[in-house]
Amino acid sequence: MNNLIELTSGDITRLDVDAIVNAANNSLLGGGGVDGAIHRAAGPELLAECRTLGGCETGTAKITKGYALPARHVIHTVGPVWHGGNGGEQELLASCYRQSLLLAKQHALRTVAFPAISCGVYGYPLQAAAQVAIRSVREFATDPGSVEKVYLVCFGDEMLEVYHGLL
Ligand code: AR6
Repeated sequence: MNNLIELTSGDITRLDVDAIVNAANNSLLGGGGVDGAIHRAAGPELLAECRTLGGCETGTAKITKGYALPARHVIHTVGPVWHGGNGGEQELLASCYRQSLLLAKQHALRTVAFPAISCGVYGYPLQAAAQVAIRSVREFATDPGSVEKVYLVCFGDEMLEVYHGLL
């Protein structure tokens, strides 16, 4: 349990894990940020599979193969857009982490890496989002049979400092 969460820095598309999580949008048809990076690195087959999924509601998650990525799977989740914090953002963000880890468990995946969902284009404040991420991961991982290792991927020094401070 103490070794459940590991901080790592850099590009999530380089990680050799059972699944990387994508901070996607409701269409699941690609975008900028980490979503764009994942689609570029995985190749066009990822988009082809995403087209079959019928989109994804905010706070939920869907799984695909990883194609050209070192990761075996991609778990696509859609974080909330930050509107000041009174629009249920915290619960939706927590749900992203929970639903992603639930999918990982259902597919018997052991290692999962998350970017900071909603912390880019969607504008969620980093400190608040990091608290939700850590709490949600710790709560879920007490479930028997769930993932063994969760990597929280820090893209930039500021994020690394925030996560370090909280852990
Ligand atoms: N590896 C790890 N983290 C990354 C990478 C990378 N290669 N690239 C960016 N980040 P964002 P959101 C970090 O904007 O806020 C897309 O267009 C980044 O620094 O990718 O959930 C989707 O299609 C930030 O901390 O996702 C949606 O429309 C975090 O990943 C929308 O953006 C998330 O930033 C989703 O917005």
